[in-house]
Amino acid sequence: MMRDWLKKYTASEALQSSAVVRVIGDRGSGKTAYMASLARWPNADPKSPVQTVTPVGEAGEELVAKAQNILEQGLQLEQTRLDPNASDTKDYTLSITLKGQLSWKNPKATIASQLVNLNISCKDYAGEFFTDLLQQSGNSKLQDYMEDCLQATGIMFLVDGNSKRKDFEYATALDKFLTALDRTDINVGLRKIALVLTKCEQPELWVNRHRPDFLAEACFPQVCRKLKTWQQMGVGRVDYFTASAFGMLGQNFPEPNMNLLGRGRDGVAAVIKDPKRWRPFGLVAPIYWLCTGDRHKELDKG
Ligand SMILES: Nc1nc2c(ncn2[C@@H]2O[C@H](COP(=O)(O)OP(=O)(O)OP(=O)(O)O)[C@@H](O)[C@H]2O)c(=O)[nH]1
Ligand SMILES: [Mg+2]
Repeated sequence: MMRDWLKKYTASEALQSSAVVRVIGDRGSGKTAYMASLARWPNADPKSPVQTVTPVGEAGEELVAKAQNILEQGLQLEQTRLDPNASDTKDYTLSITLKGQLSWKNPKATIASQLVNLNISCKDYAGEFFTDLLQQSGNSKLQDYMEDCLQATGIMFLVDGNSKRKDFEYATALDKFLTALDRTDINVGLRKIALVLTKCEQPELWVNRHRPDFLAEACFPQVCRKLKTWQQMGVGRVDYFTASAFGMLGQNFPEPNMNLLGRGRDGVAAVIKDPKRWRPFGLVAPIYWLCTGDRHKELDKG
């Protein structure tokens, strides 16, 4: 089965699954915040299936520093610059270890605490890449980025859940992206696209966070149609996720852990309100799926 294609099993060690990922999406959709929050993994919930998130190498450390020096200080990240060459764009490596779980379907896995390691190398593209897709095809920088994207087995397409008025624009850019992607045979059939709705601590999204398909379809019907058509062509698979890099505050009457800076057609701009209680949700679920091809029930619970 396809989900086994990257999975290596070594006796008495953790199951290793890996993916080469590119994060795409509009300016301000929350790509850098997503990656930095994931690398930082603040206030881990003891009940979470995630044991550790370990940044590997200098680039990974840089992400953690961004989380600590910017997000955790209640500040906004800078816009990511579009490098002249896609190959110069930082490749972040993260290793995520999940606690042993009983539901793991590999028959070789012994029940006793079989750890799962998810290893990703991931490039966080500037949103400019995405807006360029909309405006100008033929551009050489764009082509260079598309070539770079072809190396990926997993694409995370991040969309601010509060920007539904841009559904048509996103669908148009996505269409160009998919057309360019399908022009080659590398990774065809194996490629996965995770559509991740970000900033889902916003109340109208949060109430439906456990129904990512429903939410995606309700907010971005045209994007979903494009993705479905692509999947039906048999070139790859699509799945839907909800996440928030900021998370909620409080248990009984949770409220978004954010101070709103602005809200518009593009979505929401905000900073973290209480960094001491900062706990993102939904960040690992798409990565698990990109690495293994399966959904993880506990991770999906957020
Ligand atoms: N409410 C809320 N705001 C968020 C979240 N993640 C990011 N933001 C805010 O959204 C804005 C953009 O976040 P970035 O992570 O810089 O967005 P980006 O996709 O990297 O943008 P570019 O680098 O310009 O392409 C900032 O105001 C962030 O603080 C989130 O989970 N919830
Ligand atoms: Mg960015």
